[in-house]
Amino acid sequence: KNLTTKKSTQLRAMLQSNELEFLMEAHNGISAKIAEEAGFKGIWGSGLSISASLGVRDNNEASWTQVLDVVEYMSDATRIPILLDGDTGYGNFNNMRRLVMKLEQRGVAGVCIEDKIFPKTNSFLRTEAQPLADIEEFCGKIKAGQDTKLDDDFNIIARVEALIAGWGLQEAVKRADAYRKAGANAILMHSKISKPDEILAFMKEWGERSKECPVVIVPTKYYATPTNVFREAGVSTVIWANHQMRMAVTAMQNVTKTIFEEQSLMNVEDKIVSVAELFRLQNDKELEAAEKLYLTVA
Ligand code: SPV
Ligand code: MG
Repeated sequence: KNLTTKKSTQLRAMLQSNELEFLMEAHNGISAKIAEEAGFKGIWGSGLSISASLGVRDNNEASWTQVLDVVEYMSDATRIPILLDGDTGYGNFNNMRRLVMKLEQRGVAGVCIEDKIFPKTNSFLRTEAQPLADIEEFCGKIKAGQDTKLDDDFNIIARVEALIAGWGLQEAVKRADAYRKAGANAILMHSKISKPDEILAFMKEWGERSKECPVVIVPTKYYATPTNVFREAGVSTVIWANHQMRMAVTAMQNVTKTIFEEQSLMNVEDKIVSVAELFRLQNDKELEAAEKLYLTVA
């Protein structure tokens, strides 16, 4: 990976490459770093995982500047691009403009906005009752974001919730096409069914438009689909949307239960990373070297 390439440019290249690419969920600085060390070329700043890590719901209970602070830590901790889950853009076109400005300032490579209404509800909750945004209004939001960005390579991805809300394939295609024409750098097509059928049907309809406007997917619910199916369908990028968070919860529940029940650390020490590994992930080595340079002892 070319570390001198701007993060926005790296993400744009992933979206446009002919290879199937992957974004790994992260929700704070350390999980972002772990995703990078695992080999991922990019990170999904998941709204669900960030809100869960803060102990709040995925309903815009965390304010947009609180999310911004989290994603700044993630960006500082890594050299690979981050695509932030920007929910609905936290308001109208004007809130979107400010969001794009601030994300660029903090080194975030792109934002994904979904065509729902603020405050949003997670796509796997009470889905049929979820209102969708007006198409024209959402297109205005995409355009406003594109007109605001200073860096041409900053990525604005438009997420279509039509399948989630049960509005059908034709509505999904109609919306995706409107968002493409409004200037979206990619479409995120979301589906909540356990088979990839809706996504594959969309890919077929979308056809050649993939070249100009690639398609990103989130196979959380159709997880059993072999990845090659996505590759062969011409999907650009797969988001593994929440798996660090879910594994972290499994691990945290297990370790706290054991320590609580046993009133001892005896049976956990060999199952968890060392404190030294935390120091390594925090890059204490760099500080140690800097202290030698800058902390002159008389
Ligand atoms: C997220 O990770 O917050 C997403 C994906 O938006 S989903 O939870 O599937 O809506
Ligand atoms: Mg989300």
